[in-house]
Amino acid sequence: MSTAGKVIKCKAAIVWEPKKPFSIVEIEVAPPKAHEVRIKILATGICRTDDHVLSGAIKVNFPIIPGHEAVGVVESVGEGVTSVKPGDKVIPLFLPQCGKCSPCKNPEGNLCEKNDLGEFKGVMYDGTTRFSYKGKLVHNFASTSTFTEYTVVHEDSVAKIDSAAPPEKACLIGCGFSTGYGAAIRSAKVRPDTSCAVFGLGGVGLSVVMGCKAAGASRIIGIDINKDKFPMAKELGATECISPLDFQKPINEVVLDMTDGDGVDYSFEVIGRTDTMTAALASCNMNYGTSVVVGAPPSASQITFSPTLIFTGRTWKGSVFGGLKSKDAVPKLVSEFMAKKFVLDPLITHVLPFDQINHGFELLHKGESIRSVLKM
Ligand code: PAD
Ligand code: ZN
Ligand code: ZN
Repeated sequence: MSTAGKVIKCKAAIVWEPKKPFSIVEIEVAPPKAHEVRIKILATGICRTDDHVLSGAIKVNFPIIPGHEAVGVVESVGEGVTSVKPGDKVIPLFLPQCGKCSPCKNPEGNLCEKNDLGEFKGVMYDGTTRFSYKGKLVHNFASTSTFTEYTVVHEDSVAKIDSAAPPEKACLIGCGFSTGYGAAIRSAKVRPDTSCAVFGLGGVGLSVVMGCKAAGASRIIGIDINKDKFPMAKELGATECISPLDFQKPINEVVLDMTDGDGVDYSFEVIGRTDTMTAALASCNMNYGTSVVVGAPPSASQITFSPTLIFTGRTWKGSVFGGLKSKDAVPKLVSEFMAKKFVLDPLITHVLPFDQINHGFELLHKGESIRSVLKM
């Protein structure tokens, strides 16, 4: 029996307030309105950005259904939707691509003005959401919300992908992989025979390592305080790995020592801390070095740094979703994955049933997982 046009009751993982675990409850998901798409989620990854919601590091409106890295199938579409149809396999896009705003139209831009990443209002374009619990509004997260059996997104926030793509792997293309890989290839534009330093070797940082390697970097220094991350980083392309905890001096000085005082050509901060953002900046060459901030900064944080760091010529830039135009890039990356141009398996350490979501976050907190993927 078709569910199109009807309210769907399903399981969802809600966070009621910061620093509290998820509770899995039955919610109601309203049908999609015009230009919206209702999606049955098949698999969803756990990203550190979701944990920033739980920890309170990024400010959101509660109650909320986090999750933004998933593969699903279109259940039904609202009026006027043309790019997907029921039955299509899709990836929800935490960074939309409306195609009409200035960043969408600019060839170098990607931060579509329809995004909900700054203020995290947690509502659809009309100011409401399609989620409710006992008649009360539940917020969505980053235009997506994937820790639920069904979600509703705007058509700007969904891309059709190859129907043969395995959901529990391809979901990483919805965030972690594309963010890291794109940061190297597209935001930094890493050139062959160069040196790179990657601060943070989680799912996103390891994807930066893969991007640097694919771009032909000859030296890739992996940096993490958790040495358990080193073997995988080396397998994926890091030529050496260091822990800041093993040195007395600041880690940027260690990187300078390792590069005969030159610093690396490219550095990436993939943790989300202000101290490592400036350390990464100071690790790249003072004149021609480029440093890319990938880690999500805590809301309301500030950085103070010597302007000499950039006066000498360094480039410091940020990268959301790897600088990629989401709706264009995601189907292509899925095709490249299917053509075995890159691997995702090494990033996936755990596949868990959806109702073990709190266990998945515990694994992240303990540093025991790279990516945990929840299967619905
Ligand atoms: P993760 O927690 O899996 O990885 C972070 C890694 O950093 C871990 O291995 C830690 O051990 C390591 N680490 C922590 N503190 C330090 C330190 N002081 N020095 C060195 N290493 C340290 O996270 P992730 O890979 O899922 O995400 C990384 C960041 O990227 C996080 O801030 C997330 O919010 C952000 C992100 N940004 C985007 C984007 O579009 N820019 C997308 C997805 C994730
Ligand atoms: Zn993410
Ligand atoms: Zn746009």
